[in-house]
Amino acid sequence: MTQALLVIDVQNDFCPGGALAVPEGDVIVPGINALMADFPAVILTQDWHPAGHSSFASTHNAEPMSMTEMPYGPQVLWPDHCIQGSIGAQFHPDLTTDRADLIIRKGYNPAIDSYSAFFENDHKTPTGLEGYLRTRGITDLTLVGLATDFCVNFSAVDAAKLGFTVTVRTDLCRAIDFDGSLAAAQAGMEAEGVNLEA
Ligand code: VGL
Ligand code: ZN
Repeated sequence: MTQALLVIDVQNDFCPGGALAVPEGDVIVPGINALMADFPAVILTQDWHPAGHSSFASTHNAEPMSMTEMPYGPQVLWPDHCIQGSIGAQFHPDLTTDRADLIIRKGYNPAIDSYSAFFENDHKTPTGLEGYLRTRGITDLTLVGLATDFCVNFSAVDAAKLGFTVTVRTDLCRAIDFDGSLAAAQAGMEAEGVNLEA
């Protein structure tokens, strides 16, 4: 059994003052830094969109947080966020990025959003993370970060479906909680056998 800590999207745009601020998104940073000491492997994810991304409301002349239909299913239209190379896409300045063995970027495909660290939102196109974890012999994953109900949720569910043993430390996550998304995410993760720990 080899464990890894997967730190999801602890980036400026998801913290207070950012373009898609998650309430208290920054509060979890010291706890995540401390938790890194308990893991032999630490992996960070970074939401990394090109300007004009198809998940941005501005691209469709739509209101932020409205819904659209994509070829791969329903999609929330977000405010512009985590644009490649921007300050908003950078990790929170207090996050200990030096401990990361791997930084995996996602959401770079202009036509498909990618909440999960494993697959784009078509649930088919892999990011490569599964192969990385398997070739390193990693079997158990603990997830922390932002946002509980979107990128943490989709990553945890995909990891469980792929056969990893998955724990989400909910005390070191924060949620967007849009239109019942947090309750749905908690139920969905539990249904896939994800351990929710506080
Ligand atoms: C996220 C919405 C859009 C997340 C990323 O990190 O949870 N949410 N892009
Ligand atoms: Zn995004």
